[in-house]
Amino acid sequence: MSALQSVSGKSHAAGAETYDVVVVGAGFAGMYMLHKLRGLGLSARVYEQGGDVGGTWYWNRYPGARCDVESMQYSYSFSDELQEEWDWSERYAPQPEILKYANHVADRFKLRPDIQLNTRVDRAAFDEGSNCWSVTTSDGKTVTAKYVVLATGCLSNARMPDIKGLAGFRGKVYHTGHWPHEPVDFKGQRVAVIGTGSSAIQSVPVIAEQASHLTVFQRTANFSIPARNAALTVEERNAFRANYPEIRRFAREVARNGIYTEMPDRGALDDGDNERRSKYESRWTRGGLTFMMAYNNLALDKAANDTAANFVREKIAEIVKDPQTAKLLQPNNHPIGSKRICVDTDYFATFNRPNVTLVDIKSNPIEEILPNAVRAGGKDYAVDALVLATGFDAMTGSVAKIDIRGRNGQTLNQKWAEGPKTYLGLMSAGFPNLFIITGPGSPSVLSNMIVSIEQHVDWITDCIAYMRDRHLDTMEAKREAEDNWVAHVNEVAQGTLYPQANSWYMGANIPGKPQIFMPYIGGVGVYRQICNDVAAKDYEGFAMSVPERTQKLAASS
Ligand code: N01
Repeated sequence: MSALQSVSGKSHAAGAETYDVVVVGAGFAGMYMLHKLRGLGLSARVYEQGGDVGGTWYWNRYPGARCDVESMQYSYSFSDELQEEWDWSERYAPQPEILKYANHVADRFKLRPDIQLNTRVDRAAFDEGSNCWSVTTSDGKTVTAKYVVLATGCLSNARMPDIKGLAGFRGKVYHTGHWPHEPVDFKGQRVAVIGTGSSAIQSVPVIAEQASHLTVFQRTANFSIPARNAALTVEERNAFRANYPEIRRFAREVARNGIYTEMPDRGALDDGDNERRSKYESRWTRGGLTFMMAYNNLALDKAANDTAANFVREKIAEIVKDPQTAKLLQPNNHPIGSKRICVDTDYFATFNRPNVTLVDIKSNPIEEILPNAVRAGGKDYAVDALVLATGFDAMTGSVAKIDIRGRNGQTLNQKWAEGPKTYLGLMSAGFPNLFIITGPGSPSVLSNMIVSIEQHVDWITDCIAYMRDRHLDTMEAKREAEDNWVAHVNEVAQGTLYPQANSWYMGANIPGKPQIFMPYIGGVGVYRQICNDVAAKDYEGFAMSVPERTQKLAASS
């Protein structure tokens, strides 16, 4: 009997396996959650639908896939030994290396025995009699658990576009978010890539080198900054390691996006043209996401944002030789950064290759996919293989696939029909003892994910320990606290330029999805402080209950 069952004293349906915690997903969030729960001496079962650990890095193995946060920062910080022993080979780690790291973590911390692979969680229902969750998996089994933690990832539900004729295409169809495990060789093939988000921007230059011809179908041009990827030297790694305590502290507590970098102290319009240009130039030369940290008001002030957007548009015009193609590649319908900014290696230069064609499907939409061609604007583009880089049902998509039933049988999908509602992105009222890691309403996808994952896992672990120490039975968000938090998340977002873009942050990429800015944009440092303050005030805004038998004892004494 585990620690929690002995406190709760509940009995469960005969024969059902019982755990203190069921964790859904064995990506970076699920693995660290398991490690921490073990530290509390709790029993936990992790279900993972993939064939191995790694989450997003298990699925997204398309050509050119690599992280857009520097590898020395996109890594766990919870173990000094792990930090010391793992050598990242490049400034931005390629997908196979990140997956290897995930596997190393699973082995090093002996996590595998508690992870069940190739198993989807289909249903989780809260039983108000026992105050436990009943969790049904794709292998037909049902287990019970006191807590459920959704570590399902924010960008894990790959979205197939609804294009006429797609099912009848005769060649191979690939989605970047669901890439096959066998090697894919496009040599000698005519390939179409549909979509121009981060996944396409990384894969297009690599596919162009293999394919006999590559046609890129672009609906919305995107801003992208050169990665300037390079091998990491021993000296660079050592310099990082020597400063790790400060780098990690800064990323957690100070940086808005969980990435250590210089913080700008002025706005873009505070500098004259020459000075501003030289700042952008130096950020462009250095490369990477921190381009947007050149000034402190790029996400807030349209006129300031325009200066950065114009700089990037000019760079595109310099790189791309054909003026018409350059014009099409220059984003013109959203502020820079309001859609997730991309980081690339030779993306724009790829359009100078003779075997690459850009098709503007904003003005000439795809009408149909034929067995051997894509028809757009009345013209047929003959292709042998299709790559769909069409993104994800982000932030809520993976949660929505699970039939989650809370109090009174209400489903989470019903509750979130008009947009996700959470308190702190961690819990949703009416769904006791159900935690979400990096859920909507938390900084999540606006941050270095591992920083946000570690913060949530640590908070949830402390919270469960708090409940155990006080013999508490359930915890859930109070409606009022949740409503106030949802309003706050919206208010902060409305003060920025982000809602001006039709982005997946807004749910705008999924037809019919409510358009609400889902992540919390207040910054990871501010958010961490809010979460810590809530915990310090005995989990203010959350209702906690004692077990029924304790209530009865108290009443009779
Ligand atoms: O997906 P996206 P993604 N017909 O949604 C187009 C992270 N990530 O997989 O913009 C035609 O950004 C769509 O067009 P539009 C990162 O956070 C990180 O690329 O809707 N086109 C868009 O161009 C990123 O933001 C890394 O007009 C259609 C594209 O498909 C997030 O994942 C690498 C269409 C989808 O772009 C998602 O990126 C990769 C249709 N029916 C991803 N439907 C790194 O760490 C959609 N599109 C580097």
